[in-house]
Amino acid sequence: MASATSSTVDPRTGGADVHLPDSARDLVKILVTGPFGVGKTTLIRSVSEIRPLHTEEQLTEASAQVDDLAGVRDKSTTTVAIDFGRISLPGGIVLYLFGTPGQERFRPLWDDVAYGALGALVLVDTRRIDASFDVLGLVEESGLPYAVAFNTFPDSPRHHTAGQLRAALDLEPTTPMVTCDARETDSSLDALLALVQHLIDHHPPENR
Ligand SMILES: Nc1nc2c(ncn2[C@@H]2O[C@H](COP(=O)(O)OP(=O)(O)OP(=O)(O)O)[C@@H](O)[C@H]2O)c(=O)[nH]1
Ligand SMILES: [Mg+2]
Repeated sequence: MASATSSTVDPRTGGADVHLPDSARDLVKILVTGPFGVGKTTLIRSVSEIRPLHTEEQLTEASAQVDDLAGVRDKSTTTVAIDFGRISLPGGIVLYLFGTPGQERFRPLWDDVAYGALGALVLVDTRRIDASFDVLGLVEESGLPYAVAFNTFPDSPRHHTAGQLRAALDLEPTTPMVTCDARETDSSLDALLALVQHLIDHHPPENR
């Protein structure tokens, strides 16, 4: 992990102060990934202490030919490059959050966005479990440690047990699974903390 530069910060000022807190010690790049429309941009927006960078563009008639809108018909914009945000955690850990685009057509960007990340938070929509398989495959292939956050939508099925979800996604027993609402700061933060705890417990820096 890189060492931090020192300055003052007023957390959650929405970008008024982009400096790192004096307590910043470990700067960590985290990937926020998942299929189209699962809530990646929303999660980064809800936790970032600086004004997040988004690259949202309107979904148009033209993209309907190539983008899979199944399950996310209401969506009007999509990420076309990256999302970026930052959150300082207690203990001097600062997470730099890089969100991937969800559309299949932006897959060539994936390796570049993921480069240098220490871990990934994979968002999963239980209404469209199958849509997560490709991204989970990419994360597995890259060797990145990860945690899975199930985003809850009003019509998400409630009957799945944790065991069923773990089996459906073929997750290791140690892979953390949390439920979250990406629109809620505390909930999104809890999902990130689950990933960080996993990195500390199972993938300490000396093993990387
Ligand atoms: N109910 C509910 N809605 C959510 C949640 N997360 C995101 N949404 C909504 O889902 C829609 C899509 O969210 P985005 O954050 O744009 O999804 P994304 O994964 O960044 O989408 P792409 O970049 O296009 O792949 C938005 O209308 C959000 O308000 C959640 O946890 N719960
Ligand atoms: Mg997005």
